[in-house]
Amino acid sequence: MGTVTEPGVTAPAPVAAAVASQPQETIDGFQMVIEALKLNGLDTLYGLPGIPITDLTRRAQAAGLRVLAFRHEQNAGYAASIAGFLTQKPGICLTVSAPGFLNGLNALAHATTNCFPMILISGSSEREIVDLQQGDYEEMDQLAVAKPVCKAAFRVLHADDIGVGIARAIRAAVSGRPGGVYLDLPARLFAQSIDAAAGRSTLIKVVDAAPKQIPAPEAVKRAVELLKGAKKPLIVLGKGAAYAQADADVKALIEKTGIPYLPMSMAKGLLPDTHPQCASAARSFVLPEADVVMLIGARLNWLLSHGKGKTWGGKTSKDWGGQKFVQIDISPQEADSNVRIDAPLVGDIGSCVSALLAAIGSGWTKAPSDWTGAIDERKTKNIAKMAETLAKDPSPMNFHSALNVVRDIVKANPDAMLVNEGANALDFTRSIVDMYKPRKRVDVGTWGIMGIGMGYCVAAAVETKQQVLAVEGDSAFGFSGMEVETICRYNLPVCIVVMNNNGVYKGTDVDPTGRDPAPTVFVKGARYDRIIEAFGGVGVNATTPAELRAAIEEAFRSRKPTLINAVIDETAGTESGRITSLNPSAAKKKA
Ligand code: ADP
Ligand code: TPW
Ligand code: MG
Repeated sequence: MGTVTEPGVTAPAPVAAAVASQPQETIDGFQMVIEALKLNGLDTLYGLPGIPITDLTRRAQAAGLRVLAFRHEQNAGYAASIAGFLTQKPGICLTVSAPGFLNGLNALAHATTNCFPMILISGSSEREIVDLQQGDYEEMDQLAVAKPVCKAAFRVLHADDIGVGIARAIRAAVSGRPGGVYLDLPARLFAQSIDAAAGRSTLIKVVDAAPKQIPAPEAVKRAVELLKGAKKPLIVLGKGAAYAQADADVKALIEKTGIPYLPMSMAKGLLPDTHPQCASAARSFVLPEADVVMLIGARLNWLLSHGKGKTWGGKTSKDWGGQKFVQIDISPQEADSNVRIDAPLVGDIGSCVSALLAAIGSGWTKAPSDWTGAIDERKTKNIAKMAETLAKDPSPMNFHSALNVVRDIVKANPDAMLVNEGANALDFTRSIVDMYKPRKRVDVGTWGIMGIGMGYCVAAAVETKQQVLAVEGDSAFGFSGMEVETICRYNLPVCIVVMNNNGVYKGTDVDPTGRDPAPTVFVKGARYDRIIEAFGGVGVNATTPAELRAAIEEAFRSRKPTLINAVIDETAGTESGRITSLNPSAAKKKA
């Protein structure tokens, strides 16, 4: 490692000094980073160039890495986060210093919250100046700022530490509970030159980055005993189960035990939503009724009403419903976070589920038929009711009549990736559109975040090579809409449907003073389809289900970037979609 003599130029490293008389091959920091990533199979970068990483993006591309350049770092970050979910390899987001870094930070926090492996690599300014707060170009102590929102944060100061830095970042991102990792690479590092052979010898190919975590036999036994005694057992599949890619074993466990299951949003399709044991259509019946619930890669957070309260049959919003829980999770700290977990099963889902399968053996008595029969009855009733609603053809279209089309298209194209965000546009899609294969549905996740849309579309197309269909609220779309240019530039097979109801939740609010538009409404009758036309994509304005169907089918056939403005009745939505009760005003009314 060299002593810096002037910006970007280093004195010979000690190794080099010994052979200074002979001409030697050197390698710089840029190249070291590229080789370290390549060595570890990290061949796709989602980012946005600028000082000091412009040449990193250029040289990475020249070296054969795929470089996806975005219009805003937040979208590159979301792309990287979902790439991590889909591939089990950390998604890489690359940004410039301070403002670019901050733009990427939202996605880093999102990755950590959702347990997606991701590495945010940001260039940074000179340590000496930053630490004395002397006002460098884009000065910020990025490492300190990143720490609270990521799983781990590292900084590399010397080119011969790049191998270690990237290895540590990879391990931190994917081992145990996956999450977001920040890697700080100061500008001066990229220009450091060191002896090539010595430098390359410091690179690390990470072996077994996410080691299996085998559950303890007594924990397996405890879980099996609890399940054996259950009269009304239920399995909840979360996105951790989807992430784990133990699809065949999860299916075998469910089918062998005959236990009904509920998929969380991004676990939809792990088994087909049309599976006879899927209890989605009887959710409000099974949660309060179940006596033993096995969570597989799902947390008892707000999305599951914290495992208590009325949703679970408790008398008040805080009361325990009386269920006993088995929880399979890789994090040993997750159990008891909300209610008592009687049988925690700590390990990776693949190992835990196969251990359960082995312990269950062949003589397992299936879930009692009075329980499964009661669920089937509810399901049949609710599915029939939904079919009736979906068959209606109101004018203007509502969420149901538009999503009935999406439902058919996804059924006919089960390999397509579905990206989904919004409030009503999210909730209705989740409940109406069945998924048939694992990891095909990616959405707003644990935070219910708006803005994941176009970043997810880019990564879904790049990582899976499949056709992508995005169902976007008109508000949701606005958070990342400019990336339509990115989608057109890379000519990705992405079809975006903007469910245009003129606003957030609805388009009907008015300013009581009559001065301005209400905070929840947008320009009425906006033509989002025209945005994509500016970049050479296909824009369609669809006012009927037939027009919507024809436009999506054509997009799938041509695989051209397409944006469909689906005109939805502006009165159709409800406040906050399904989570109206979380609005403080609703809570105030209740109190
Ligand atoms: P959902 O929102 O679908 O309910 P969550 O994000 O709340 O799912 O929960 C996912 C859980 O899965 C996290 O607690 C995480 O620790 C766990 N998890 C992630 N990957 C694995 C894995 N490979 N094995 C076991 N647990 C995992
Ligand atoms: C980063 C708050 C939740 S849902 C939503 C907002 C602004 C938009 C709903 O309108 P949309 O859907 O998309 O048109 P629809 O079908 O109901 O009309 N900022 C962030 N995340 C969230 N969740 C919000 C704000 C919000
Ligand atoms: Mg809307």
